[in-house]
This record gives sequence, C-alpha cells and structure tokens, in this order.
Amino acid sequence: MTDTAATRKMLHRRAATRLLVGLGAGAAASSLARAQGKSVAVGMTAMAFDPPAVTVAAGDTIQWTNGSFIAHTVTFDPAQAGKPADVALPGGAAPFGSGDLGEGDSFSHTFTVKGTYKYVCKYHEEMGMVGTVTVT
Ligand SMILES: [Cu+2]
Repeated sequence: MTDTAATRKMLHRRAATRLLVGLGAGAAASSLARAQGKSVAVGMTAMAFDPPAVTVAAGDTIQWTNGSFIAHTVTFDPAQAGKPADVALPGGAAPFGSGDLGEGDSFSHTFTVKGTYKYVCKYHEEMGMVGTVTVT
C-alpha cells in the first residue's frame, strides 16, 4: 500500500466516524423532542372551543388560537368562572389562564399533572363555551 492510499483510507474511516457521531446527535435531539412533548392545537370559534374536548399526554402543550373576531379567554381558574363548578383541576395543579385573547391571539400551556381539567371562556361560559382537557 502506498502512503497516499493509506492516508486516503484513514481519511475515509474518519469521515465515517464523523457521520456516525452526527447520527447519534440526531437521535439525541429526537428523544429530547419526545421528552418535551407534542403540541396540540385547539381553536376558538365565535362561541366555542374547537374541539371542546382533547386528550393529551403529560408533558404535552396545548396551544389555543382565537380564530374569531370575538375576544375570548382560556380560564382554568374556578375563582374567575361564573359557576365555579364549570372549572375543575386535578389535585396538585395550580389555576391558570390566558387573559383576553383577541382575533389571531394564542395562548399555550404545558400540562404536567395528569387528570381531568374543565375550563371556560369567562365571557361566554353561560353560552356554553366550556372545554375539557384529559391528561393521561
Ligand atoms: Cu369567549
């Protein structure tokens, strides 16, 4: 084997090692994405959450987006509901909410505590704008 051929072979092996390291980093990135959970979209129409009931896994994020021109809220706080029983949180989950969402506005929340959640739009709760999130 000439020196040139030996050098070429070594360089080839080094490139293959680099490729494998690159693949390893990709696998690590995708397991990180899994650990961070997926994102689930819920819309807000003129008078409803769409869909009104969603099931997600712990660690997943729900992003609500107001696709109507009417201001809405995403309210998981019984103290802000017209009827406190319209809002429910599993034990260990703290109340939270979006505040006012105008046309095109979004609000996201990552669910870490498993259980059943009930929430309302505080402006349209009485008109049936209520939703359920089940975290498994
Ligand atoms: Cu509303």
